Amino acid sequence: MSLKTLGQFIIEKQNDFPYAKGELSRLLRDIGIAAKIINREVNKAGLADILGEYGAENIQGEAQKKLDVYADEQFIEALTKGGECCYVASEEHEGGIDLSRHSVSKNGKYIVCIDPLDGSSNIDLNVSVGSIFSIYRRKHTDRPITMDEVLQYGSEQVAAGYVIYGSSTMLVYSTGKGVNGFTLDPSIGEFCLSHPEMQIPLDGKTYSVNEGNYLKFPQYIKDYIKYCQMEDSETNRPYTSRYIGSMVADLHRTLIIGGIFLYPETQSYPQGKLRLLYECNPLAFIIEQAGGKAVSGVERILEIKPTHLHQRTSIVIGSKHMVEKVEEFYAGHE
Ligand code: AHM
Ligand code: MG
Repeated sequence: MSLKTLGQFIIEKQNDFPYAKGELSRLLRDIGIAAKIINREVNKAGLADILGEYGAENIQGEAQKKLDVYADEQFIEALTKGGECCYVASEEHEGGIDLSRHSVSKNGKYIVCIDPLDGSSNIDLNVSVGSIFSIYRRKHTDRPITMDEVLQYGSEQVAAGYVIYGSSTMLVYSTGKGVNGFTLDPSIGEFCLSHPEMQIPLDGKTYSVNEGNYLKFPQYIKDYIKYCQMEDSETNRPYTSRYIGSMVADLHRTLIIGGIFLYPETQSYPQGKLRLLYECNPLAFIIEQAGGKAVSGVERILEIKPTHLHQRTSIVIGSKHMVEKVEEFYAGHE
């Protein structure tokens, strides 16, 4: 079988867009480049102490950075140099970054929201981590960007995706016409199409939630978890429980074999823990594009009105029928 690289695939699909001038394609290419550089560092994370302590200098005389800070810098650099993006909202920055002050990005038509390295509690443990990105198109390119333009509904995303740094590194993305997955072939340094037209099964056998928080969950979530654990041969219960604690890894498994992932509101996180703009919206976009569903409990994730950059939401996401079951439990408790 002949290989198709991410670059070749992006060019092939470019004409899918009514406004295609190659800008979105170039933006996706820039994100792919940042992902490869981050992958290189994530892969040698265990060597950090050998090459030099964080805060010290390594043998090349470069300061060792925490990986999430490093990942953030790589994305911002790639987006700045690429010139297609005029504004970045990142988990690593309290305020957004207006790139339009750089001459190359002055006319950038896109806004990018990123979680540069998600699952940070897993970085030092050799457990999969990921990067998540979400892309919006500017509404008015003839005036300075405003927060209103940045805070668009998730349903207005023009593209979204994630990179998983796992046993192999993959980039999965959608431009609103299905979902495609690419695996990094380290021997040629290219992401190659390995999972075309990904579809999430309508049902699954796995539920994914931090059960340590069980006592703090709302009642309908507690009831759903008990439902997952009850025996029923017709619906293949009890379901299996899997929780990595890296949303990208948990969602990647859910996308491939089906299942459900839940991060509900708790007493410690009354709004939910995960962030709407750069965690929930992009992953909801991907899962919906693959035939799944994503809700906060009350409403569709992609229809939540964003009011600030680091807004949090509860999330229930995954196989369509499983998410609908949670909605039934929710409706029953109203
Ligand atoms: P982070 O952005 O600080 O890494 O936090 C997000 C992560 C998700 O990847 C994961 O699903 C969740 O936090 C795990 O949280 P918890 O440890 O509370 O279960
Ligand atoms: Mg995160």
